[in-house]
Amino acid sequence: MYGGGNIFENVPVDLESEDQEKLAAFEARINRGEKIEPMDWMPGLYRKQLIRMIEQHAHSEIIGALPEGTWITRAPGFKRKLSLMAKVQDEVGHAQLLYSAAETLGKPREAMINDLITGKSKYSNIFNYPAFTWADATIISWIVDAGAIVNQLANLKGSYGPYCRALDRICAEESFHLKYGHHAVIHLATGSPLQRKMVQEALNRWWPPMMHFFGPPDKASVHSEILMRWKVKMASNDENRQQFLDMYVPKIWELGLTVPDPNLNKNNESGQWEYTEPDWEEFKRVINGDGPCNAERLAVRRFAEERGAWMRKAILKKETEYVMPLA
Ligand code: BYC
Repeated sequence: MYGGGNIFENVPVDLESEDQEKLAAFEARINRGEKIEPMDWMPGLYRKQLIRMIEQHAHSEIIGALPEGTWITRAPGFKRKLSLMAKVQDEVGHAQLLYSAAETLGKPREAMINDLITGKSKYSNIFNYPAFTWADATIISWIVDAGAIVNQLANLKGSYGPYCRALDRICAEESFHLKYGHHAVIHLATGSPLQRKMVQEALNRWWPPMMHFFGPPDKASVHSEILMRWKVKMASNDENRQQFLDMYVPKIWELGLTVPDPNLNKNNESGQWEYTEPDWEEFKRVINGDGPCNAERLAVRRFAEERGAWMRKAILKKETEYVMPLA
């Protein structure tokens, strides 16, 4: 889709050393709602932040395929197997789109994959937890995809053209995932006592990581301010978390399931949800490599990388050259 080539390695990332006239013109374009395209002038920090965020998002998609992927062979019935297989395939496709979008900013895909498998890059906290039962797989498809849509529907109206176009397609596909996941959860929640127990236990397991999923509280978020000023992030972490609670807690209750937080309550005066703060120390441990499944997830990716090396070698001719990225 796009060319690669690490042509922007030594760009400045402090705003003072940028050309102030160009910076002002760039910010004016963003404020007018224009899209920034790969060959347009942009401050080094915008490039760096976008690479970081899009790359982490791409990694989250391929790592995110793993907990659900292990349930394809064990999904109950042929229809569920087919749907889950299609969903997992979509997630990997999302990673392809996102790696391509990140490549337009100058970081080659090989470098991104390398940073993933060596543990240098982050990816979403939530995929470092195990999917013990079929109900875990259904909760991921419904609740995790729901959270992803809340975040991505906001960001697709952002400023960087290739990322927004990738998100546009991703959100369309995610909305099918959400329907599939909701359907599978409804099936369990309206099923036998054992099925209800299974889905409730899965929800209990995924709720704390789901509260982490939207990122640290706004007051602790490092990157939000600049990302929101440059319209890369179109809603803050807390705004997305609130939006998710607003949309999905009623749906969870509708199914007769409970949320494992005795303090969860919508304050009618402020219109805000109140909840128990999730354990942010656990969040830090998980995103820094020390969650229940981090080692396993990276080992699977490393294995895939090693097993696919012969193929990449076979298709890459010595004389292949990277081209400058086009829009
Ligand atoms: N997990 O300053 P902050 C999917 C890190 S895939 C891990 O608030 P920011 C799906 C953050 O990176 C969807 N790390 O950061 C796939 C930063 O560390 P660094 C995944 C997290 O960027 C398959 C530090 O904490 N979605 O749904 O302003 C199957 C400080 O945070 C997390 C995306 O990637 C986290 N949850 O905001 C099913 C969306 N949160 O980099 C489903 C795109 C924070 O300084 N990304 N950190 O070392 C974003 O929207 C934003 O990057 C975030 C974080 C809201 C995630």
